[in-house]
Amino acid sequence: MRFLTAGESHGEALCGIISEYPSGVKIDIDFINSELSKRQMGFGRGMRMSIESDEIKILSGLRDNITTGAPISFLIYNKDFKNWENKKVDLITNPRPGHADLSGKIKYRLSNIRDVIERSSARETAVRVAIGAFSKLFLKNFDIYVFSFVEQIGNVKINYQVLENKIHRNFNPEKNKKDFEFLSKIENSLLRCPDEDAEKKMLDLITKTIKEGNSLGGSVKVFASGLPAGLGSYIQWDLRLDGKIAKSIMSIPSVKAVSFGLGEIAGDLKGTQFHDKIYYSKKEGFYRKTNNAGGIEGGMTNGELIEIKAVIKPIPTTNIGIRTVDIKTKKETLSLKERSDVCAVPSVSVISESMLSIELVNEFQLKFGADNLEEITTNFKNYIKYIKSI
Ligand code: EPS
Repeated sequence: MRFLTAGESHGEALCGIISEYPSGVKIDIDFINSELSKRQMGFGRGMRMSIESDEIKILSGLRDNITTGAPISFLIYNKDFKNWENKKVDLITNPRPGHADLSGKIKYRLSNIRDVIERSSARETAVRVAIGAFSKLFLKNFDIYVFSFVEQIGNVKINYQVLENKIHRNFNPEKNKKDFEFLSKIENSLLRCPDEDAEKKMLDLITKTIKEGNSLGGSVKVFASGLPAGLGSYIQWDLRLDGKIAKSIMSIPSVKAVSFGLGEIAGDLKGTQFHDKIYYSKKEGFYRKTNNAGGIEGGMTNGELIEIKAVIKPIPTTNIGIRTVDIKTKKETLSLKERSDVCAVPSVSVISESMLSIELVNEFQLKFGADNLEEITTNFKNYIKYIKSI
């Protein structure tokens, strides 16, 4: 499966094309729109989110809401377009440190930084979330679930004790009531945070930071459950699944670090401390009691939960400004101040789910076939049968 996105932040619409998505998959448009609205939520988002109510308009690739195998093309209209259509475009000369402004202007020889901003804006991620929703709809056919939560905002971190036993290798919100309740709690929380006490502190910190005119980053955790061992490969560098996923998550604007399992502190531990000991039971087959590897060993899934952490830098647009240089006068000035989010960490949590889901669809297609859901299902079932027979 490949995809392209197009569109500017204040243009008429954003646009996506998905090619090589399997035929025979039932597409629930309400589900795609609910994923789009999840991306828009979160305390600390800017005024723009009260203007937009993102909705997908599918142009091709479906008959009676079932995919045909033809490329899927779609639009997400920008409601804000009508406010920009006849607006005089101001010349922007004070690039924001941390954004694409300066390097983008240099690279494309643009006279106005506005032309960089229009495409580098994280608004583009709405298209990726729509494609992520298509991917999740495919994965649901195999009881594979991708979910996430906010772990940290600024210097406020969740208390991991509240998560005890809530996240496990067989996580399935459709079959397990406790999993459903845990996920609902995250989805209904203002900041996608599973720890209410930490969330209160995060909300206070965001309120304080809005008053200061500053911005915040943080971190999110992203998971995938239900995957068999053996997706990805060790035989060639670019087939390693952790490499592919890391690239995808790192491509989300503002993400500055990606790690798997206990990856962040792996260098502090000795071999016998870090590596997840192997066990066997008739019911579970081969399994681990810990998941320090984050579900990937040797570039392949190992049958455990995929567990990823993404660290997000603070938004580069701040009301108090950051020291920069005016590209015309070459004199010191403050960076561009315009309407922006103060904290977009909850949105990155949703976008990370999308990017992980997209990579997993690709792995499924590589291993079980690319063309048709029924064919892929038959091959998947055969593989599961084979694993059980070992
Ligand atoms: C975004 C829309 C943008 C920004 C934000 C993400 O809208 P506007 O520029 O009209 O306020 O709110 O973009 C950034 C934070 C950024 O740095 O580019 C969206 O739809 O997510």
